[in-house]
Amino acid sequence: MFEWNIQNEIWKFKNYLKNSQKILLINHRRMDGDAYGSLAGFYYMLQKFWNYKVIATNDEITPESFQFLDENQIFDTDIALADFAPELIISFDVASLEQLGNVYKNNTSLFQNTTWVNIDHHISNNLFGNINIVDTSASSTCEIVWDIIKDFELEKYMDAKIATFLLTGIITDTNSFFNTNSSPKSLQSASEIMKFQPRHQDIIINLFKKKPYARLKLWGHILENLKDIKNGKIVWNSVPQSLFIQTKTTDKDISGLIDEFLTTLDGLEVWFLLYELPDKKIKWSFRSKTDLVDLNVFCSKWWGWWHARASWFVVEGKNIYEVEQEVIYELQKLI
Ligand SMILES: [Mn+2]
Repeated sequence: MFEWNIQNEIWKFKNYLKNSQKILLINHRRMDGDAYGSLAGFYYMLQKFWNYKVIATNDEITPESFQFLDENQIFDTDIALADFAPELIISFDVASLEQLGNVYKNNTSLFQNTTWVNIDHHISNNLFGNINIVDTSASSTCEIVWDIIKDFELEKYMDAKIATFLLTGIITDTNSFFNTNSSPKSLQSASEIMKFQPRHQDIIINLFKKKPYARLKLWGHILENLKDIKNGKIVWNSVPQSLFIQTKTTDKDISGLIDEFLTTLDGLEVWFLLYELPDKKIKWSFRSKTDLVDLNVFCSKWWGWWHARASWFVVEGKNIYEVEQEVIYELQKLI
């Protein structure tokens, strides 16, 4: 299941877990489905044993988007850790200490003087725990937690709720088994977890399919006036601030259109959206699936961030349609 050195860490963890009663669980700030699912799955597993006093903490409570998973709020955001005095700390999906935020900043010596189990799958994890169950071949921290549950022979305590948490992390970190980390192992883990009847459709609906009405209205306006050149290979539009106001949306409602919806357009190679922020700055998101445009040449003309296929730029002191004209002009030169 694990390589020998990780197996050794798991044995150590098992021992510490047996000999501790007060346990602190923590995951990273801005928790995602994997950070939340792995912590919550383990939290509810530990709840099944009468002798554990378990507290989960983070600077923030469960984000609204994950509240469909649990009617309870398990995060205590202002716990007096010195009073609780945990005997064991377990961190989930945390790659570096900065990701622990104020909880860690305000209790650094407690963290450093308590046995700490670091469960994670990030390649950048710097092994800050006393016990490091870090498996970079795992799709998600939830996949590792499932391995630990099997290793500790706790499968008989599994239920649909715990299974739903664990499946959430595997599904979100593999982007519904689309990303290249969708290994045979991750699918096998998911298949084993499916035996406990997790709410897998709820996960997909809530995390991938559900959209607010206002956002669809905004997308409708943008799609209706979509512009293109090269027979639809290059597609774009501009969103003035007035359209956000009219549809009661913000620029946060744009990313799904760029990264999920427009990518489904048949024949598309390059696409971008310019949008005006409340402070009049023009931001634009640029995506490319192919080498139709030399990205190194194109992207270096603008101020922003870019990597292989996705880039973001910001322009100040210009009208959105002026920026649009300039972008099209530069693009035309390169194709
Ligand atoms: Mn993760």
